[in-house]
Amino acid sequence: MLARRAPGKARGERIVAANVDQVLVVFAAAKPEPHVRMLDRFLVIAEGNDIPARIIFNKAELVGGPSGVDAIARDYERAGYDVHRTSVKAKIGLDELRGVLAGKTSALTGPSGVGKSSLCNALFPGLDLRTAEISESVNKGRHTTVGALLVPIPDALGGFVVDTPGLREVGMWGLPSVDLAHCFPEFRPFLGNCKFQDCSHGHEPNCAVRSAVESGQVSRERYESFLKLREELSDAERQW
Ligand SMILES: Nc1nc2c(ncn2[C@@H]2O[C@H](COP(=O)(O)OP(=O)(O)OP(=O)(O)O)[C@@H](O)[C@H]2O)c(=O)[nH]1
Ligand SMILES: [Mg+2]
Ligand SMILES: [Zn+2]
Repeated sequence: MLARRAPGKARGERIVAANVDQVLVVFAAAKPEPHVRMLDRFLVIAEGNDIPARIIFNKAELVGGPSGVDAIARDYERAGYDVHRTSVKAKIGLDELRGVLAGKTSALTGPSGVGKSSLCNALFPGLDLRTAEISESVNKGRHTTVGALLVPIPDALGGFVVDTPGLREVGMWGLPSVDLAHCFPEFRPFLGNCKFQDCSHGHEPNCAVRSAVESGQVSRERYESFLKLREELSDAERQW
């Protein structure tokens, strides 16, 4: 089950999709710019629910040559995620994506305006889901898709794709803060090696995760996300 905290300061969770084999977290290479803290939230939710996750940077044609997206992509590949680049406009990566979706039930999630519905339309001609320009004033998308839609993959390979409405914020609910480190796959090899068994991987001495950050084995950005989410989860814990 892919679920996030009810929006605003509300309690409880909202289910985005259920019974999915994999989650495809879609961001745009540009317009809107990728937001790694938010990407980490989607990935943690997937990991917390034991759903394999992949990352898609759509609108790849907007960043022609080398760009900041390459450095971001490298961090996530190092963490063990498959990262795909696609463009609906320039028809990049669509066949590869078809292969990834074949025979599985996949949920597409991510912020608004990144092209989730456009990707579905490009992959499955005739589908005609509503898509829209991102609004110029906020450059954040205007939430064109308003409900999740389960689309059967129209070929012999079968499977389903769930197109979901873009999210503006992704809170977490029901994940104990002590489990958070396990939701960062690249931390796992280090988790048994801290000096203290109940190490929170914050400021304790001889923390194996922090050493891995210092030696460059774990990305500092990902570790920063971890610290931020851990704090947020301990707050949320008191409420649930
Ligand atoms: N340049 C470029 N624009 C794209 C690409 N894919 C989609 N877009 C545009 O991005 C805008 C948003 O696309 P949507 O498919 O509606 O985005 P969405 O992720 O479904 O948005 P929500 O339904 O609000 O969550 C549209 O104007 C699309 O034409 C792409 O590969 N390149
Ligand atoms: Mg949409
Ligand atoms: Zn530690």
